[in-house]
Amino acid sequence: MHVQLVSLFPEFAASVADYGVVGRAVGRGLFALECLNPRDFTNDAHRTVDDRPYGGGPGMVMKYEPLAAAIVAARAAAPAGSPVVCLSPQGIVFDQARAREFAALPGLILLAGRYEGIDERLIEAEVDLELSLGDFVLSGGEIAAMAVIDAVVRLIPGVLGDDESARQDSFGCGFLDHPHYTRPEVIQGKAVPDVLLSGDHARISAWRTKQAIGRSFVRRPDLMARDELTVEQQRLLDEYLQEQGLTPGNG
Ligand code: 9WO
Repeated sequence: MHVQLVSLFPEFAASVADYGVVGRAVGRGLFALECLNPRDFTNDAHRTVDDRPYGGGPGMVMKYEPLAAAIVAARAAAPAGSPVVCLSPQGIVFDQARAREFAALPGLILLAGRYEGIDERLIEAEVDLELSLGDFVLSGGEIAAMAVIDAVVRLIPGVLGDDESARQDSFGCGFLDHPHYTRPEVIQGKAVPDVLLSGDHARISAWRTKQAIGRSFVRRPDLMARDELTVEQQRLLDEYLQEQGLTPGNG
């Protein structure tokens, strides 16, 4: 998969491809990231990429032309049909389903804005999708773009090892993750749950599923609303709620 990332801070954004899962995917030829700086697509001596907003108000707005020229160059380098995605608080919210959708694409062009925003005419003319990570404002789109890259690359076939990919990434099956523990067995008087020391893999798997479903129900009821639970999942949830003293009537 090839991603072109248009950003005024290419070195910052490109660093997502230098570490961990994404870095290894690059090393194995499963992923490639190219960053394009709109400043390299200006025609004036000052390499101007922003200007004052029409209508007044604070800050500056990113100019149409440098971004349009950078996107033209990105399209030329990207696989045919790569969508242009702008990271913005005004976008639809990114989720695991969208990450899976992107991971199946041959290419993606990500646009990370800065300042107070991007000339709306550029968004209308060139952007296929505005995408948000949530209801908050960053200093720019780069960190959001890097998060999208990380979430997508781990889903590219072959990127995660067999064990890792076999592990149901909780969002892959719609639930939050189960809790994790490692040595020491007891710390600050807190012990690891006995089931995890049992060596009984069936019991351990059932416990982990119960924890994932129970935590999802308690912490993210919105996730639970989407899918009906199976009979077994409902049984595990009931068991979890009883163990946690959360069954109705327990206050
Ligand atoms: C700045 C601002 C200030 C006050 C109230 C609302 C505001 N919106 C913005 C704004 O959108 N600034 C942007 C900076 C311009 C485009 C890129 N920037 C950005 C992207 N900030 N936060 C994001 C972002 C992207 C994806 N998910 C969450 C936040």
